[in-house]
Amino acid sequence: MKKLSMPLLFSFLLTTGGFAQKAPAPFGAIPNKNQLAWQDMEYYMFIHFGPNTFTDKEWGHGDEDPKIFNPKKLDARQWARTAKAAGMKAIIITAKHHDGFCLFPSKYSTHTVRESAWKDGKGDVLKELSAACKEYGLKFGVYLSPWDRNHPKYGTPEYNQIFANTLKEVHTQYGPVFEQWFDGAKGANEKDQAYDFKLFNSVVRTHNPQAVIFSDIGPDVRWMGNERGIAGETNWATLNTDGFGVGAAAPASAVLNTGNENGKYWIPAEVDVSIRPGWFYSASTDDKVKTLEELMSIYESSVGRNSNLLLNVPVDRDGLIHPTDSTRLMEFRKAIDASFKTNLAKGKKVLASNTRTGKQFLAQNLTDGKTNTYWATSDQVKTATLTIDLGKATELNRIVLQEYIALGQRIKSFSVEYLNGKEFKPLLTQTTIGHKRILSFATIKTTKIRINVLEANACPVLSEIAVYKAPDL
Ligand code: FUL
Ligand code: CA
Repeated sequence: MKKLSMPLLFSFLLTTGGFAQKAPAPFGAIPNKNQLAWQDMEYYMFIHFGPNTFTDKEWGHGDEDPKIFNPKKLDARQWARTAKAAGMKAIIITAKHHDGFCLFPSKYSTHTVRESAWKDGKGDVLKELSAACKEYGLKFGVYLSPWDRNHPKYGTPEYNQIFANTLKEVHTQYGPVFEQWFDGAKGANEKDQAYDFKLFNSVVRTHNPQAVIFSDIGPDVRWMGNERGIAGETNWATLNTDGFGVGAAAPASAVLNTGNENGKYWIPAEVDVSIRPGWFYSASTDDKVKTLEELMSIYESSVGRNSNLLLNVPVDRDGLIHPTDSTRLMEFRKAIDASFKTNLAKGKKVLASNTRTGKQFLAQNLTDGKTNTYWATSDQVKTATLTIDLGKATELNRIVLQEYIALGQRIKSFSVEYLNGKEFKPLLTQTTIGHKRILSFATIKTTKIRINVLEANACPVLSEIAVYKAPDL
């Protein structure tokens, strides 16, 4: 450490409060800058679109006539407008699904929009969508399936370089990409291909260093293990991936669903789920769009369980988001906004059983509405009690907890109690928190709530405790 001059040392002591403790040391694997920014996005749109939209298939065979792709009214601005109005932060599109069809005129394929009937082969869906995202202030992301049922070189060593070239086109021609989504799926009894993910990831890193890379096992974001929208109640953002791969080589779904406590790498979960039964549009599912209740429950089991929500809204044969889907999305946004409208704990007094010495670690930071301020205990203290005085009898049915994850995910279990007459009464006991944990329960009326940190792997560091009274749906 550099020597401090006396006046400098003096002012240093003044600003830190004299004997203030240092900030807690990071614990275990921690998020990088890209992952921290990604975690704050919370909710964004997936779009599955391609020949399958015109054949009512989920997995095209790659031998479909490209001429069938002809979305005559395609309007990417309608998609972006819808996502924006829905409260989403980005759109990720299937640039190339398993059938190999490219939604852009790739030089490395003969199965693309160029060979389609749409705009006489002059169209480019990625170009239109990336421009629309820019216009509406959304981030743009791309899905590409390594598994390719069309490309003649699939199954030969040359294919890896061809796929890398395709990736490069996508990552150099359409502006910044915030997330690269690699699908690990592959049908049984299909051609074998050992993927060179090291090569694929390096293409993304070179051209979009700010992007996060998703696959079953990351490296930046992992699959959450099911397509129903339900992350584990226990959900660690850390995962052990050494020796694992994508698809059949991935850790068991149950492991992806909960992560590994003390896992070696920071690889948080993303929840991908479709607003309809299938990933691609089909008129047969027009009456099967998920209900508002289903979507709210998914929100709580994704964003509310330390994950981001990637909600698929398939574009129809005209090239538009169907009105039933967009109407539902608006209802969904309204319900989210109404549920988390007024934080009844904001600015309320918090009493902590232990607080790390130093102004920047105060319990008051828990209710200041800012996620960049936090409360922490002394290093050796791993359990704590936080009592929030709501000031008056208050009805509530949601509590939102957030860890300050820049320092790692630390809390292993906690309970919540509320003042009932003169005694505190147990409300619930739960496990992990992470970026965000939403707790939902039948409405109670109380003046005080208490959070007990029961177990932590390092001194707890929480940034926010918020309390809400969500209206009934
Ligand atoms: C899966 C694919 O097989 C589905 O078609 C869809 O793209 C989904 C998001 O991922 O692995
Ligand atoms: Ca705070």
